[in-house]
Parts: sequence; structure tokens; C-alpha cells
Amino acid sequence: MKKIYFSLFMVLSVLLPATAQQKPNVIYIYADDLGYGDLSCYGATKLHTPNLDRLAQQGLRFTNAHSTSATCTPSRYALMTGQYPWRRTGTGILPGDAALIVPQDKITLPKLFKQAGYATAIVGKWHLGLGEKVEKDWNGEVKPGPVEVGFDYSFIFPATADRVPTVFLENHRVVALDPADPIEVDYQKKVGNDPTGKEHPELLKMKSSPGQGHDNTIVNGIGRIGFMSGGHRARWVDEEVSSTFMEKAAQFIDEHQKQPFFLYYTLTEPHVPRMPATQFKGKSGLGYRGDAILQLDWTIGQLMKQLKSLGLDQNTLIVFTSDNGPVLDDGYQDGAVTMRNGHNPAGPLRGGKYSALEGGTRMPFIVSWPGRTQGKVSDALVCQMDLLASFAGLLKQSIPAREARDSENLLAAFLGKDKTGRKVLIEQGQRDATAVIQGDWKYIQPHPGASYMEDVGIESGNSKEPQLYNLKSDIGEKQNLAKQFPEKVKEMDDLLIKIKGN
Ligand code: NG6
Ligand code: CA
Repeated sequence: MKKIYFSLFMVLSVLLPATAQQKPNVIYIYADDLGYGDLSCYGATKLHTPNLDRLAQQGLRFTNAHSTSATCTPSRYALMTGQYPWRRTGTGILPGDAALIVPQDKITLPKLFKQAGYATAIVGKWHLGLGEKVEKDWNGEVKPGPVEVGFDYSFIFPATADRVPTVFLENHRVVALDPADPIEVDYQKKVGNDPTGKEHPELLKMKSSPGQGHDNTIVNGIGRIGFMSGGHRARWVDEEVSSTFMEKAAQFIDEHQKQPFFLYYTLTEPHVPRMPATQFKGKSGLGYRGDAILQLDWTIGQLMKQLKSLGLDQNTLIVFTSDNGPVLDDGYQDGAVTMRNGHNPAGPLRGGKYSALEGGTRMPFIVSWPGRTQGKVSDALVCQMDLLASFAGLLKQSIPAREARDSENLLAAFLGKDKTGRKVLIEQGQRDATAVIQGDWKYIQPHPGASYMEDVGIESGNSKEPQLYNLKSDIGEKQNLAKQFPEKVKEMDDLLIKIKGN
């Protein structure tokens, strides 16, 4: 009898870990401005990213995965809502005082997880607006925001690292705020007496690039976009931003290890101002941008260690990707250009951040779910916007009719079983959505904008002529085939117009 019980116990203890918590934890890691060529597993040779390489090695690495857009706010909007951002006005790069743009009455990615019984959190950059209006009191409860659109817990900074207010918010409140030193934020005129980069360039520890702004209020020796007064105790130290987020993410994981959780972990590397922690300064030899990428990689290593030590590594699905393509000079003279040393942040792709070319939206993209992903590399065409419908598929959740309507359930592709993915994807450069991919073909509509963005040194993808590329044989979009295949041009132009009009 004893023996039977013992064997039963053995059988159960083998089966239980796999069955007790069927639903995987999900961690979506969003790098900021990381390019297709920035990781060694994507071919970088001047930078070594062993932790992300390991993540790719244990999971699936995508070669044709995209953000919807070549800038931050629209890409994140699409991820949250499952809808192309250009369907709605006001989804371009937001200032730091913008109102919330994610609808509160529609399905969102975190709401979907909540619906499926998950604990949800965001830790990191938000950049989708806060509050009902631009004019808001940063000293009280700042809402609606991440909590109102589906996150049980929120530890964020509002916009970008180069925009005021340079403070963290935990749920609805600014962290470490001194009520005797209230915060005021203004994007039109100077407020308070803090020096600006324009008036006092001698106070800057990192110079702003001429003509690109970033010369308003100085915080931590760095000129920002926008003006801010007060909140001195609450202002972040750039060197500590990454470790602060890491600590908060680790805490959330630790506290929710016994229930399924969804963590939206939005790192700030390697977005400007790049000001890595002291231990990473100078480490890459490529300037602070390279150092920030090493810091990012190290952070992922720490996260993987934590998951392993908690025994969560097998049942945690990690998605790692970036919100838009890379840029070297995005407003500060930080050595990214002068110390580049032949590093090619977009890898084989043409263009970069703000661009309708592949460098703008083709992203590093890794899915790791031990034992569940098939194959090592996938060329399937997938988009971050598809995760909403795909997780709905995985968790057997329904999406209200007409919501998240551009999100496709590509679960099979995300797990490596389907090699094709989407049939069609529209790509948005700096403002307009002018490009479409269908199969091996990519078409870019004629556009009157400048073809080269002088300030950032990136090709925009704009041309007065139609552009047609075969991405399969020409990933670098070098050979415009539009004249050779006028019918294909017409077909894809019609397709783009039709989807945009839907
Ligand atoms: C641009 C900023 C750039 C960066 C970007 C947002 C200027 C000239 N440039 O407007 O520095 O902050 O906005 O980047 O102001 S993103 O990754 O969040 O989209
Ligand atoms: Ca970005």
C-alpha cells in the first residue's frame, strides 16, 4: 500500500509542476531605439550581447518582425490597442505633458491578461500620455494612465528620458515628491528658475546637438526637451534609471511568483540621453550608446537569473524586441557617431529610426518559451501589434467585436510552427504610413518629404518616385524595381489605399 502511495506521489510530483500552473507568465521586454544590427545574435561584431544571445538560443529569433512605426508612441499604441496607430490622429511622438491617448473603454493588451486571471504590471517608459488633459497637477493623483488601461501595478516615467518631467510615478503618484517643492511642467515657456541648456551650456555634462533642441531645463547636468520647476528631490539620476526599473521589475516578479503574471518591462536603453551606470561607462568602446546596450544586455541576464532562481524560467514566455529602429545622433553629442568604430546599428537594413525603410520598423525580436517554441530562427512576417490577438488565442479569451481589429492571431508563427505569418503589413515612417509589405515585396508610395534627415543622418525612405523592393533578394532595399514591375506597383498601391481606408 505504502508503495502505491509512494508511486502515486512520484507520478504527481512529476506531473504537477507542469500542470499546476498551465498559463505561462509573460514578460514583454521593450528596448527603446535598439536596431536590427545591435545584438551579436543579429550579426553585430563590435558589440557582444551574451545574455540576449542566450535568450535567442533557448528560444526563437525572428528575422522579419516589425513594430508598426518608426517612432515610439505609435508603436506602443499599436501594441497596447491592436490597432494601426495612424487610424487615429494624435498618436505621434508625444510631449511629456500629453494626455492619455489609449482608450479606456476598449480592450488593451494588459486588460486581456487581466481578463485571463493574470496579475499585470508595467515597469519602465510609458510615452502614451497621462491624465485627461495637457494641463494637469503633477502633485496630486495623476490619472488616467497605465492603471486605468489595464495595469494592476505601474512604475513608469511619463514620456522619454530626454523629456520633462524627469520623475518616476508609482501608480498615480510621483515618487519621492516633496509637497513643499511642487512640480510644474510647461512645454511652451520656461517655468521656475532652474537653468536651461540654452542659457547655461557650461553647466552641461553632455552637450546637446546643435539645432536639435534638448536645451530646455537642465536635470542631472543634461538639457531636456520641455521646462520643469520644482520636484527636485523626485528627479531621477540618469545613471540609476535602469537599475531602478530593474529593481521594481524584480520585486513585482518576486511578489507574484505564485500566480500567472504579465510584466510589460519597457527599458530606456539605448534611447537618448544615454547615460549608463558607472560600471558600464566606457565598456563597449563605442561610446555611451554601446555602453547602454551592454547595460541592457546585463539587465536581461539578471532577469533570467532571477527567473531561474525562483523556478519560473520554464514556464515564463519572454518576448524581447524594440519599439523602433536605431539612431546615432538623436540630440546629444555622446560619442555614438564619433566612436562608432564601424558598428552598424541597423545591420544590413537601410534607414533607421523615423524611416519608412526597413531600418525603421524591422526589429530584433526574440520569443523564448522553453520547450514550446519550435526551431531557432523564423522568417515569418509578424508585427508587435499581433500579440494582442495571439495571446487572446493562447489564453482562449475573446476580443470584443471591432476592437483590436488590426491584430492578427499569429500564435502558430510566434511559436515557430507557422513559417509565413502575416500576408500584409503596413509600415509607418516618421509620420505617414507610406509603406506596405506583401510576401517578398515592399512598396513605398511617393512622398514629398525630404529623402535624407540631416539632423539625425538617416534616410527617410521618402522619394517623389514610387519604390518597389524585393526584400527576399534585397533586404537592404538597394534596387528599386518599380519601373520594371509597374503592375506590382499599382497592385500594392491599391492595397495600401484600401487597408488605410478600411
Ligand atoms: C524627437 C526628439 C528625439 C527623441 C524622439 C522621441 C527632437 C529634435 N528630437 O522629437 O530626441 O526624443 O523625439 O523618440 O526633439 S521616441 O523613441 O520616443 O520616439
Ligand atoms: Ca523609441
